[in-house]
Amino acid sequence: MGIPVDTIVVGSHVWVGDPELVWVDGQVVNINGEDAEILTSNGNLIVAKVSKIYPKDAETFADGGDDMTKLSYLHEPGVLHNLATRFEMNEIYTYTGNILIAINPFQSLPQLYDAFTMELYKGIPLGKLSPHVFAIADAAYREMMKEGKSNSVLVSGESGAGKTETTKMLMRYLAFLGGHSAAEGRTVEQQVLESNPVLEAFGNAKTSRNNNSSRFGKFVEIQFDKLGRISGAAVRTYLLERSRVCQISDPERNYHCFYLLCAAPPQERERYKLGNPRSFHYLNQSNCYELEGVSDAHDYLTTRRAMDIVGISEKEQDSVFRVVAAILHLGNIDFSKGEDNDSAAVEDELSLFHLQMAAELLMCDPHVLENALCKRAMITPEEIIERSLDSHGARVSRDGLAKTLYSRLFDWLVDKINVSIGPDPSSNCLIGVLDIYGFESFKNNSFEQFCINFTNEKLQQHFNQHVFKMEQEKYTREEIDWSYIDFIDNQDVLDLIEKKPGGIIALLDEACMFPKSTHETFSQKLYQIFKDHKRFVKPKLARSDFSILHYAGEVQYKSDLFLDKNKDYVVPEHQDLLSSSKCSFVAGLFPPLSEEAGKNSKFSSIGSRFKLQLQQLMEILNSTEPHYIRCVKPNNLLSPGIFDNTSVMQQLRSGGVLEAVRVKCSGYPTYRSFLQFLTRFGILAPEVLKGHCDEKVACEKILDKMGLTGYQIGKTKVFLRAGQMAELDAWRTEILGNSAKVIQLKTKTRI
Ligand code: AOV
Ligand code: MG
Repeated sequence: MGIPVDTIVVGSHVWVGDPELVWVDGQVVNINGEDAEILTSNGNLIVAKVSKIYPKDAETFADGGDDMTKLSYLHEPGVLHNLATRFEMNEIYTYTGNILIAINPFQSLPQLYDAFTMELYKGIPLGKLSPHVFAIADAAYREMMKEGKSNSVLVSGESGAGKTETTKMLMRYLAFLGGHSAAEGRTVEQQVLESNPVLEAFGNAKTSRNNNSSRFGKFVEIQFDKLGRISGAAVRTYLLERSRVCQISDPERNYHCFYLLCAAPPQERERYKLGNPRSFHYLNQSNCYELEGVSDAHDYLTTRRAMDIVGISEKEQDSVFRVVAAILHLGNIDFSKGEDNDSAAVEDELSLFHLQMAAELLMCDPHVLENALCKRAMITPEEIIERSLDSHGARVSRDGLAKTLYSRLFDWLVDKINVSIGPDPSSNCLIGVLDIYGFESFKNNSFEQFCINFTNEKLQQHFNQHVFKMEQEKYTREEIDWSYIDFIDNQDVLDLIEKKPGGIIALLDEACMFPKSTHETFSQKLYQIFKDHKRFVKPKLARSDFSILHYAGEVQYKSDLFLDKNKDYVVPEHQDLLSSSKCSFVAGLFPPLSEEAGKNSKFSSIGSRFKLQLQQLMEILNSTEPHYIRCVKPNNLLSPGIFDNTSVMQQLRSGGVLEAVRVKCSGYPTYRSFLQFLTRFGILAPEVLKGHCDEKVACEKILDKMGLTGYQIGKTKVFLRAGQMAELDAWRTEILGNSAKVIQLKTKTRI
């Protein structure tokens, strides 16, 4: 295998690094040893190392290409420039092979998704029309019908990049392909589509990154019968963020449903004793109440209607909203010091009113509720002692109850949707659509971010393996040798997190089971065990924080709440209170614990359960033919028309788009059919064209004449190593008389 070289000559159009624009284009005006002088398109003369500049693709100057792999030069600036050019023309979709890149337009583009467009894409092979999310859905559907195999569409990207919106478009298109006639009444596909607004009302919230951020992961399996019609569905959800229910900070909001209910018609608000959202502690920790362009009153009615369609009865809906209202009232119960110093008492009349309201809505006894919030039973071998909590302990107890109630309510909704839509046992084909929470790195990162980023690592591995496999298949088809393509793997990060025994999750479980552990002892153990791990860092000065070098960048985690958040534990007093509610709905959320579970005081680990869920998800995904959509957020202002190079570049680097490019670069990133190759490079060896040999031999002769090695000749195409296309182009430029001086330099074949 030869060393790939790029060739830059005076007169070459190139990309050069720029602190603001990331990359700027220009023309080489002089070369002096290893330095090149470049006149940039914005009028600056800069000097840069030749090894740090990239050739610019002359073929796609004007309009960009709708498939990145057709660019002559597959490198960072080329990819970025192509996306920017297309975005300017409102072309938000671009392929990289069969991976779809979708840039969030932050404006409604109705004609892009109308009925006419859906009809247009029906049955048309990928790549024949402009890139589109419908084309991906259509490909998945056709593949399923043809091969009789399940398919999946995996949507990824950072928070606010457009995953959820893209997923909804996908589902809408699948419903269009596999739909029933309107005469058939309430249809499965209608129910599947209407499950989205229901889950969003209860599982989405405004965050600093996205006004409608999903705070749970979701995998929807849409099942089809032999005729290709939708026959059933199942929704799986992953780890809802619980802390949001009782803790938010400016400019975020709590889950949408709280605000919707506060904006319900007056008689309903009256029934739940609700009023201004500003009067509730769980909402007024932040100053944000309204969302631009959203009417909570309108969305309340839409959510109710969606609940009707999904099959949630009027009575059940009333119970659901009763629990939502009860949580708001619970949050307004405050405590002060009781008669003796160590005990808590309900603070004042107002708190007492909210306590009574919460009890009434939950249909349980207010005194029992008060005790469940303020008292704990201590079981000793001899007796049961009742202990009072102090006011801080009582507030923690109250928040714990609110979080448990809310997460049980969310799980109930998911179960209900599943029962109501119903799986089709006779179906053997499905299309799964995955919409998870994107990679997160905030100032403060806790257990939630740890789990979210772990999910993203898992998906990234799946993506790498898939892209790698696709490359292999292409080479196998052309019968060429692919044995030296490197494979980029993040198995080491996954081992660090999930290996059993000895991974972070296992060590966390161990710490949770050992009564004397604290987050400090847990962190010390991590420092000690992973001191030489390449992906683990103990930040300087940190006493208990730790960092993981994720594929998408380093994230520093605060370990102080890890132990608490990993314990899936319902306080027995809370369990008893709610399982004895007179409301069968509420009692149903807290089924009595089995004898076995009651006795078995071993804790149940959220981290381990989550790991198992992800493992099962991966098993399902591995049994399907995957399709990938990578969503990109063009700017952090959430505004249309702005393409922020730095932010997009960061996402392409971390989101795996460049990983895909890299996998391709480690193989044969550029290829041309024999004819295309001869048309472009025949000029390098006119004598070959004059002789009468076949196309394949002619290509080989040209490549040999130019002294290239390591390339491959397939059955119909020439496959070049990274940089070889550039080299050939440079020779061509020279022959065309542009320049005399050719400089060959060892360069990066990798980005
Ligand atoms: P996310 O799912 O990727 O974030 P969303 O799908 O919620 O992001 O998109 C955020 C917002 O961008 C939406 O509410 C729309 O306003 C806008 N948007 C996204 N895609 C489109 C589109 N194709 N056309 C028009 N507007 C769009 V998170 O759930 O936070 O990771 O956890
Ligand atoms: Mg989302």
